[in-house]
Amino acid sequence: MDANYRPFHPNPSKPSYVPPPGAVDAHCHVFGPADRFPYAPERKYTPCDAPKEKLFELRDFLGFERNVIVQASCHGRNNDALIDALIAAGPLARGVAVVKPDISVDALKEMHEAGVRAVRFNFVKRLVDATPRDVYLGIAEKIAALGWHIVVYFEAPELESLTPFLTALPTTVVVDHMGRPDMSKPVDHPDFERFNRLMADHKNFWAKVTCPERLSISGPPYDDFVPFARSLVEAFPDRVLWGTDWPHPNMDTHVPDDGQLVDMIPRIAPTAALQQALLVDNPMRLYWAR
Ligand code: 0GY
Repeated sequence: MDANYRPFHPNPSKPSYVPPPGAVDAHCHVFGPADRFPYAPERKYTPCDAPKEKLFELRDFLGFERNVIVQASCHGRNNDALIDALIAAGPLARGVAVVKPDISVDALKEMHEAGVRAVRFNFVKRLVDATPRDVYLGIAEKIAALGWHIVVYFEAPELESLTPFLTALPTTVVVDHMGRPDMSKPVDHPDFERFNRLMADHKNFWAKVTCPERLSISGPPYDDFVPFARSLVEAFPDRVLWGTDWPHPNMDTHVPDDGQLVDMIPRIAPTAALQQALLVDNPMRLYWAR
């Protein structure tokens, strides 16, 4: 583990908010354990081990039934820890992998069997070295044939230059952490308006209303996060997902309390119908329908 790395919260609070039956934590990770699943040589950070058993324990404690586990950059393009967690969870988890361009159709089908339903393209420069666009397009075509979708991670200033590429992708496109808006700016700032326009103009785009702990400038209880997330939930109720982002890699300000993150849900999705869509119907349609 890096010297300045903050491990996940050792004993999160029990949330007051009770998620509806079948609720999905649609953005979380497993890390290691490193002695069984070593971190990638090309990684930009070395996290604290966050094994599947801890994730499943947290899922139950927070009142969720399922997880979507996202391959994180510290494991590079070796999805072994992810696949191991998916096989252990069976129908209770689905996965988002990061794959090499030359991956075979048979290997993709094997991943599908284990529960993978998407690939992730990461554009965040502090996390990964750049991948050429045509390499990503090649992967996109391969996975589209399986009915998978693409999860993208970028920061708000990159959106303008990425838009032609993103809108040319042949599948559903899920944007991590709302495209990381700058929360020192108002919710009607042109950067976030650009993101809203992308969602409005392209019905294949979805947003994860995740990561108050990462995006908030004001810190807990993350009041500045609420208008951003809530505006997306209300404008696009059937194309939003929620997740904890456990075990919260690379937090440089504080260690979030996962119970407190769950208690944000009714603030960003204020009605039972919005909560049902955000936590159950949307992730089930995207990850469990095929
Ligand atoms: C997240 C966010 C981060 C890390 C990764 O792949 C990753 O390493 O996604 C981050 O550092 O912003 O979604 O976990």
